Amino acid sequence: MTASRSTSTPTRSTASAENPFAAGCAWIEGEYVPIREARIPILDAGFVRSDLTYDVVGVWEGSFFRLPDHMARLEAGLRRIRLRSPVSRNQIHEILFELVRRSGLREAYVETVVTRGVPAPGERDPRQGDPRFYAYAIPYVWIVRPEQQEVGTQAVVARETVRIPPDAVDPRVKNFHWGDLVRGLFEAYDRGGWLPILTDGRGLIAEGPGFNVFALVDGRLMTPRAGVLEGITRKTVIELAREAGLSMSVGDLPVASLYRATEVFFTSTAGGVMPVTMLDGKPVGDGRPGPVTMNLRSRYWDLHRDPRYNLPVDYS
Ligand code: PDG
Repeated sequence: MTASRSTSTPTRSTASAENPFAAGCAWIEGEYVPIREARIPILDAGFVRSDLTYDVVGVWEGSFFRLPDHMARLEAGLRRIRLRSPVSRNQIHEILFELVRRSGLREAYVETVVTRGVPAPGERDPRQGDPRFYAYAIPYVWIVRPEQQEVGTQAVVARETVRIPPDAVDPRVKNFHWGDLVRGLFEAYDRGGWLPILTDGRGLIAEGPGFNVFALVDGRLMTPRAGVLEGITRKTVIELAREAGLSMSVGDLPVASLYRATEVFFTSTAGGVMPVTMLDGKPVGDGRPGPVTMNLRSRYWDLHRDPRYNLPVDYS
C-alpha cells in the first residue's frame, strides 16, 4: 500500500487512498461508510431468513438508467411481501445519488435493500418486524465481460436444478433466495459451460443467476412471461424490439424452442444484452452473436444517452 502510494502512476489503490469511497460506498443506518467497512446486524431477518427485497440500478456515464422503473419495482416487491420501507422514496433518491457522488464512480452498480429488520428477542411473527433500509454503490458489474460479449458466452440448460416454484418464492419480488441459481452455476461449471439457464422443471425456460433469457425462434423473439423477475433490461429490450417492428412474444418459452433458436441472449442491469453462442456445448445459429442480438445490444446502450431514461449525478 505504502509503495503504491509513493509511485507516480495512478493506480486503483492510490485512488482509494485519496477517496475512501472510491471502491464503493454504503449507507448503513444513516451513515455513509466505505464499502469494505459496511456491516449489517447479524440478527437481521434479511440475513437469517432472506426476509427482504432489493433492487439494482445501473449508473452509466454518470447517469442513473431508468431509476423510476427500478423504484416502482422495489415498491411493488415491498407490497407483495408486506414490507414497508422505513425510508421514503424521496429519501431513497437522495441516498442513491449521494452514494454515487461520494464514490465518484461514473459506472456503478447501485443496490437498495429493505429487510424485515432485527426482531425483538424470541419474536417470530414477521408482522412485528422493524424494517431496515440499506444501500450501496460499487463499480459496475458485468455478468459477461464486454470482450466476451463480442464473441458470445457459453450456457447450459440446467438438468439437475430447477428454478424455485413461483408459488413458493415469487420471482417477481427481487430476492436473495439464490440457492437454486448458485446450484445451477455449479452445474454449468461441471458441464463445461459458464452460465446456467434454469427451467420450471416442466419444460419451460425460466431464468438464470441475475438475468432474463431471450431466444429468436423461427424469426420471432421470445422471452418467458411468468416465473421470472420482470427485468428492467428485459422491459427495455421488449420495447426496442417492438419499436423495430420485430415479431415479439412474451409467453411460454419451451426448452425445445430454445434448442431450435438461431439467436439466444441474456439481459441484466449487470451487463446489458449478452449474446449466448454455445448452448449445451453446441453452437447457437452459426456460433457467432447474431444480428438481431447485436442490434438490440447497441440500441440498448444508445438509450443510455437518451435524456428520457437517464438522471445525471452531480459529482461536484
Ligand atoms: N432475473 C434475476 C433472478 C435477477 O437477479 C436479475 C437482475 C434479472 C433477472 C434481470 O433484471 P434487470 O434487467 O432488472 O437487471 N439481477 C442483477 C443483480 C444480481 C447480480 O447478478 O449481481 C441486477 O439487477 O443487476
